Amino acid sequence: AQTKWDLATAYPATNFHTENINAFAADVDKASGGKLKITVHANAALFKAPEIKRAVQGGQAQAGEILLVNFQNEWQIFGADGLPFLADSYDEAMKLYKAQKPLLDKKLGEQGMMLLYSVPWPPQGIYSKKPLAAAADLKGIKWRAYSPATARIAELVGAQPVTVQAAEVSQAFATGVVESMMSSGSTGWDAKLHEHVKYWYDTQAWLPKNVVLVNVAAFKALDKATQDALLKAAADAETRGLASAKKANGETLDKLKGGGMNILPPPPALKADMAKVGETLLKEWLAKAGPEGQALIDAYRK
Ligand code: PCA
Repeated sequence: AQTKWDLATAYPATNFHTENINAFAADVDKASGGKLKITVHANAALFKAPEIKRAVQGGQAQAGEILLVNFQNEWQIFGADGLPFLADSYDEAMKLYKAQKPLLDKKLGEQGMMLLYSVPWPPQGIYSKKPLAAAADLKGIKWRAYSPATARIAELVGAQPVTVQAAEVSQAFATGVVESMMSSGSTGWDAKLHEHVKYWYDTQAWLPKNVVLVNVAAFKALDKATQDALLKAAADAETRGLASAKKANGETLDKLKGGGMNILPPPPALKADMAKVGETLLKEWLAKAGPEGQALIDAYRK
């Protein structure tokens, strides 16, 4: 018997995360001897980013990819990898993931889901239509947010947060709905932002993670060999995805530069201001996350 699954994701087909998911689906097909066919629905075509988690939970899609930090308001631990300068390199991001993983497995398990694998986005920098010397230059600026933390950063620097999903970023900048945001070179290139934005400051503030989830009932309905094939393909996708994230970072920043964007280190005042913003976010997060959050930070820093 053949099983068919839908996998919902919010990012375009050419994004490295999606390419990795497509390779994962092909691996599963091959390793299961064609028994499990996964159809990947890219670019929020099946469900919008904030809806994907609930869709997988309810079984409307058997699998899906989510950005963990999108769900920080539901549970603070989901937002740990969106805290500026807590884990600001690939190595630290993976170390934080290791500390988060048992908590994520438990929470998602309680919600009827299983985490198959996780891949970080490249480091987050600041896109801006005008040059920035310090955070004060962001006052009053319309700022695209993609998570509670990126909205809070806007508030702290006096910018106006507007939530815009990745699939709508290009249009939001083109029409002037937003003039600035923090994100990776990868998402900037997906949106061809060099056409509208002239500056990107390489703050390397955090590396938020996507995770690919599966509905537990759908997983349990598979025979043992197919389950094993899926888990093996997921482990491979996690390793391959990390390498792709590193590669995509340099490649996409080079392409934006080629398109006329200035790719710059943050000026000292901007860097110092953002470090302060990071301290505030961590303090606020710890207050909300409580002992569970403190235990996570301790495990990460050990
Ligand atoms: N791209 C996604 C999340 C982080 C990133 O680099 C976005 O901007 O929506």
